[in-house]
Amino acid sequence: QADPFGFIGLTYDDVMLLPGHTDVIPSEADTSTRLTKRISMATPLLSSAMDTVTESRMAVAMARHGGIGIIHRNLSIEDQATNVDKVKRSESGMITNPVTTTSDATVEEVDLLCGQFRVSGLPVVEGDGKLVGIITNRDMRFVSPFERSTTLVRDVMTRMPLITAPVGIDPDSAVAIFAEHKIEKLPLVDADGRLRGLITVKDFDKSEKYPNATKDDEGRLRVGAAIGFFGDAWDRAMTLVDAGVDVIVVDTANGDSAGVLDIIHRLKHEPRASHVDVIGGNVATRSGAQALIDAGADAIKVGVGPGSICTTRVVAGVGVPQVTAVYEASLAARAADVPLIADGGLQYSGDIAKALVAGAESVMLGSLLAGTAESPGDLVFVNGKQFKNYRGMGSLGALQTRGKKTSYSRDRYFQADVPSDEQLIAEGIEGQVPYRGPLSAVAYQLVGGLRQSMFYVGARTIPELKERGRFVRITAAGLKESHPHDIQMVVEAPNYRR
Ligand code: RVP
Repeated sequence: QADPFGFIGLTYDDVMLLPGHTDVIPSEADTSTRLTKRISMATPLLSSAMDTVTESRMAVAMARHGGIGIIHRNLSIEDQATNVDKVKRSESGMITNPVTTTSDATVEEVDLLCGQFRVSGLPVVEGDGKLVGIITNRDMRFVSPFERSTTLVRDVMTRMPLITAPVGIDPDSAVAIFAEHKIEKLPLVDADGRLRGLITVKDFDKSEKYPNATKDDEGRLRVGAAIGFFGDAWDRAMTLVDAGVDVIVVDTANGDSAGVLDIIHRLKHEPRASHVDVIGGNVATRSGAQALIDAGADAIKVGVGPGSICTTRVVAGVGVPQVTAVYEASLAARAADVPLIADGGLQYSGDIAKALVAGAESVMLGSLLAGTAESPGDLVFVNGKQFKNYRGMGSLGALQTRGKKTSYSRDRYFQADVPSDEQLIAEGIEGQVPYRGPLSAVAYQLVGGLRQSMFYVGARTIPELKERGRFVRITAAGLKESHPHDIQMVVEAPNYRR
């Protein structure tokens, strides 16, 4: 071996982007990018598949803001699929498979379904799917709490003939019907009167409010979900496909391994999943990226050890500083035209542009999003300050079974065979991050920071940023100079914390 130490590894704090001649102002910058070979997004942000970061609420918020959320997999298959389903139903031009009820259900049962799916009413159908009426808040308002378990849907629902429309109605005509009849839900029926879909006025409001939302061809928000490669991983994948998932992320700590490559290959050859893109990871080298490309991955996730909660680099002594890892992986990915996702280690908005210039098309964020209102878990108060729990999926807490038959995240660290909790080797820690309020504000600052980067570099688009961006390596003194120094901060900045 000529040089046992190879090349030097650099990370975000080791580099800066050079300013260049610009004729772009930040508000003109176009931040759209590719998530996978087939899917694009208006902002290059993903939320991590972690049990303190992404469930349906975060995924909805991420997609509305032009990114995408990846539902974590430390859940039963059913619970994870339910999370996917909630996102797919949350906002859509047309709901293809609306939640329905029957005329002999009780108002109490309707209440339950409405709560579970966050909707305000349900179409009423017969056994063969024929639409017989609709029941909404308006119909149920005057049923007293004591009578809700005995009052039947047929007693209060609004019966046919209802205002309906044929499948395939265009959005403008639907809006005209809402306005003319002052209704909020428009069932779509076929020639035989069977319910085929539903359009709600609420979804049009949201479309106007979130013009950058990441949506599928039917106007539903896009969502991803993580799987492993061990045990019932295949069943999990197929259940997620049935629930309407857009991307499956084969989510492990070492993607260049037989089990991971094999399941990616199988998924890419499975006719049932032909419309679903597959992301593989994680890797941190050129050869690792090449292995995932050869297995058929539609995008590659890069990062071994950069995560804020990750201890892989100290427990195993393995990893590659993230900017170098992304650059190395890009040497394989660029030639194959497969997008890269830089996963973990981003601390500030400026790191996004650095990741993109290093070779990524998008970034995945854990700690920067774990403190938002939309992450799972409650607020924690410490000395009067607000925090939210955030833990690594390789932390003891996430790996332990605690009465469950299995921890679904164990195979992420290739420890599915470990017989007891005491024998686990953790590769992550558990902690807390400051509460940051709603995702909208945090995402706004992150994307705003990226727009500033694009302005400084003189790039109108992400591809231009990648082409024009040049790094300068900095020293510890340079890093010190970069942060506020020689001053005591007295006012909190919305996008800066030490
Ligand atoms: P960060 O954004 O720096 O908090 O990093 C988040 C990333 O860290 C995740 O997307 C995942 O790739 C990785 N991770 C999650 N759990 C662990 C661990 O326990 N080591 N690492």
